[in-house]
This record gives sequence, structure tokens and C-alpha cells, in this order.
Amino acid sequence: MKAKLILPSLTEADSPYFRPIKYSLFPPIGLATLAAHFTEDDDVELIDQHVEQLSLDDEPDLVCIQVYVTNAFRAYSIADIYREKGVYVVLGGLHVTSLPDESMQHADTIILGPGEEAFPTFLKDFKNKCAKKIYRFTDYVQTLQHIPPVRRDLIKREKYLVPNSLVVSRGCPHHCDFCYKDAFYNGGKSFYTQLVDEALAEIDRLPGRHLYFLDDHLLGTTKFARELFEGMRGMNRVFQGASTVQAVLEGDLIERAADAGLRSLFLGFETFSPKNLKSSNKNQNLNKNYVAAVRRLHSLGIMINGSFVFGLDADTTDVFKQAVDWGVENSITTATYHILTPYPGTRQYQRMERDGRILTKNWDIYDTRHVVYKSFGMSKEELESGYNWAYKEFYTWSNIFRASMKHDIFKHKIKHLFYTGGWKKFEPFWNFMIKTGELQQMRPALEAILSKVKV
Ligand code: B12
Repeated sequence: MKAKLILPSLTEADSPYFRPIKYSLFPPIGLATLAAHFTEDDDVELIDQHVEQLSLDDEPDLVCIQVYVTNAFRAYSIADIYREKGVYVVLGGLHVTSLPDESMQHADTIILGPGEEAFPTFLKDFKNKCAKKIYRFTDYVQTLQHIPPVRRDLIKREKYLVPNSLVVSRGCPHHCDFCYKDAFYNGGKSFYTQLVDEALAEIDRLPGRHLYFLDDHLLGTTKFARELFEGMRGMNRVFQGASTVQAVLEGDLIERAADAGLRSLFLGFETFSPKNLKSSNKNQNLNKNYVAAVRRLHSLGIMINGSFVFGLDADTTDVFKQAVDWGVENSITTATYHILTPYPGTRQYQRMERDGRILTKNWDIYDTRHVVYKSFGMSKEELESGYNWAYKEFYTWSNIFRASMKHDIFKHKIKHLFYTGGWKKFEPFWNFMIKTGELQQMRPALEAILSKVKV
């Protein structure tokens, strides 16, 4: 059987928001995970439209497409083209799970939720010519234990800055109202991990030193994280991941992570307002000392990518300056700002829809850069221009310099300057490296910066 797995581009290549380097970071790990369920006799191709041309001239036996909210329309038109030619199309991913009725119009089969159990069942049925229209992950035991290794041979490593990205868990123990994942993983009931030995074996198979864990909350289960970090000590790895302010402040897990090679952490600060935290059910951040978390990470030589959301109901036009000033003052290495986006399927979307606050269902602009709902506290224009201002302001050379120089230790000043400057200030350089197919040459530089940061 000939099968084609496609990740359609999240943003049009000619959009002002298409930053080639951002879209050349991570390969489609979800699809490569599912690809492991094909057999040796199957001819499988994995296409990531962010880094390569997608040709629609072929006629494989099966097309599998990953649908996010902002690539949904592109995914549907690709699906329609193949179906018109009589090719069997299966759709899956976050958006399909949120809006099955919509996705169903463009597919022969849809698969809801994480695909580890449902996808192999579908494949068996498909080969036996009895595939169903819909497969629900809730009909199966959800587990990552004993799944076959990710098909990394299908990933074109040279096209990515971080080909060694991996995911050792599914879901998150917290239930923030704005998070897609809560709805996706069974109303937030599910949070599960690989077996530690299987995760370590996966790490062992990856070449080079640098890893990027794409899990929503790498420190989410203390026992698992503890054993994972214990196993990673001595593996001479450096890695990046995501967690919460709470997990950084509690216990000694973060020290263990640093010992195992953690060098940068994505942290969801999201808002400084307790009212916003309560109304979005992000209770794990309530009464937490953000500055203490930052200090603890810096003392361990861990860089911080801080995430902030603008447009929560208690926000006014002060929030932009507050977030930028705080980030610079506290030497946050990189900041990711989002305009609040009520993703379909979330409790937040349901509430806003009930209250008549959803302004558009043009999924293309559900990208956290546009206002798609009726905001309180400021107008749509104020929110969008404040968001754009914050990004520009945080990444001015003077602010990058100020934030870097606030570190106590000299080598932390330097690595901050290189990392932030390199990420945001050398766009033409990154574009050149991508165009000439030389992006992989930059991996040793990234690895070197990350290796140097330990105190
Ligand atoms: C990597 C990543 C990216 C990459 C995307 C490219 C890529 N390679 O995937 C980049 C960096 C480009 C990116 C950008 C953004 N991202 Co992002 N990203 C992620 C991240 C960290 C990991 C994705 C991943 O690999 N997951 C692991 C795999 C195993 O899970 P999976 O992909 O969901 O696949 C499983 C299932 O979905 C299902 N499945 C998936 N596809 C298919 C297909 C078929 C046929 C079937 C049957 C099943 C199936 O089975 C798989 C195995 O269980 C997730 C968070 C996360 N932990 O998932 C956020 C996440 C997907 N991103 C998110 C956001 C908000 C963004 C941004 C909007 C942020 C921003 N403002 O810049 C932008 C999008 C910009 C735009 N224009 O849309 C949100 C939601 C996105 C959405 N609404 O669809 C997430 C969920 C983070 C969060 N918790 O909020 N992102």
C-alpha cells in the first residue's frame, strides 16, 4: 500500500507571519509516531508543507492529514482534491477532535483524539476494506506503553533546526479553560507517560547532544520525571522543555532536571492578574511568586521562554507595558505573547459562544495574533496594536541588551545576548541558511550556547 502523511502549513508562505525559521524548528512528530503502525510492505511518505513543496499530482492508496485550527481550511482543500480523485482520506489531530462534524465533510474517516490506539485499528480495518467513518480514542485504553518507535527515518532531518524533538507524555495534569489540550485528552481526565525505559531508549537512539521535549508539562508527574532525569544523568545531553511556575517552585525536581541537562524552559506565566487566573481556571499559578521561579531557574543556568496572554477579561491597555517591563527586568530570555484565542472545543469557546462573543469562525486567523472575540477592557484595535507593540518592544536591541546585562554571572549575560539576538535579530541569515539547505550547520552553535549555560 502507498500512504502519504501530510502536515499542511499552519500559515501561508506569503503571509507576513510566516517566519521560515519558526516553521523549520520541529518535524511532525505526531504523524511520524503514527507512521510506525504501517508494515514493512507499505510505502510511506511524510510531507511537511512548512519545509517542502506539497505535490498533489499523485494517487496514493491512503492520505492521512494532520489538522490544526489554522491549517484546517488548507487541510480540507487538500483532502477534497484527493477525494475527488478517489483517494481515501483520513483526517485527525486537534481541530478534527474539536469539530468532528465540520471535518467529516472532507474525509472518508476521521480519528478523534490521540491516535496511538485508534490509528492502528483503523489501518487494520482499512486493509480489510471495512474502515469505519469515525474512530474515537475514548473507545480504547489510552497508553504510550510499548508503542513502536517513532518513524524518524521518514523525517528529513536536514530541513530542521531541532530534528531531535520528542514527546514522552500526552496531555497535562492541569485544566486551563483556554487550553486545547484539556478538551483533546478526554476532558482533561488523561495525562499519561511513556515507560521510563522506553523514553530513555528513544533518547539513546537520537544522534548529537541536543533534545527538545515538546510535552506540555515535562515535570507533570514527579515519579516519571524523577526517574527520567535520573536515567538521563551521564547521557551527556542538553535539552529544552516546558513546565509550570508551580513545578519550578516545588520540591527539587528542577535541580534534578538541570543535572540531567535542562538548559531552557518554556513557562506559562500568562497573566499577572489573580482575577484572570481564576476566571480561566489556571489555578496552579495563583499566589505563586513568579520572580522566585525566575530566580531559581537562573541560579541553575536555565534560560526562560515566558508565555503571556493578552485580552483576558480583566486586562486593560496597561498589560502590554507591564509584561514587557517585567520580562526585561527579570531577564526572561525569550517571550511568547498571545492574543487570547478561544479555540473551538474549549470551555472558554463554549462560554463565549453562549454569550455571543465569538466574532468570526475564520479559523485561518485563530493564530493568537488576531482578535476573534469581543474583548472587554479594550477594543480590538487596542489589543492587536498592543500585542504587536509588545513583541517589537521586547525584542529591541536595547531591551535585549538590558535584559542580558541583568544576570549576575558573566557567561549568562553572553549566552542571553547570543540566544535572544540570534533567535530574533538575524532573520535574513536564517532565511539564507534555509534556502541554501544549510540549516543543520547551525545545530552545533545552538548546542554550544546551551552547553555553556550551566553554572
Ligand atoms: C511543535 C509545535 C508547533 C510547531 C508546529 C509544527 C509541528 N511540527 O507540529 C510550530 C512551532 C510551528 C508551532 C506553532 C504554533 N503553535 Co504550536 N505546538 C507545537 C507543540 C509544542 C508540539 C506538537 C507535537 O508535536 N505534539 C506531539 C504529538 C505526538 O501530538 P500531536 O501532534 O497532537 O499528534 C497526536 C494527535 O493529534 C493525533 N494526530 C495528529 N495528527 C493526526 C493525523 C491523523 C490522520 C490521525 C489519525 C491522528 C492524528 O495523533 C498523534 C499522536 O497522539 C504543541 C504542544 C503539544 N505538546 O502538542 C503546540 C500547539 C499545537 N501549538 C499551539 C499554538 C497555540 C501555536 C501557535 C499559534 C503559537 C504562536 N502564536 O506562534 C503557532 C501556530 C501559528 C499558526 N499560524 O497557526 C497550540 C494549539 C494550536 C492549535 N490551535 O491548533 C498547542 C496545542 C500548544 C498549546 N497547548 O496551546 N507549534
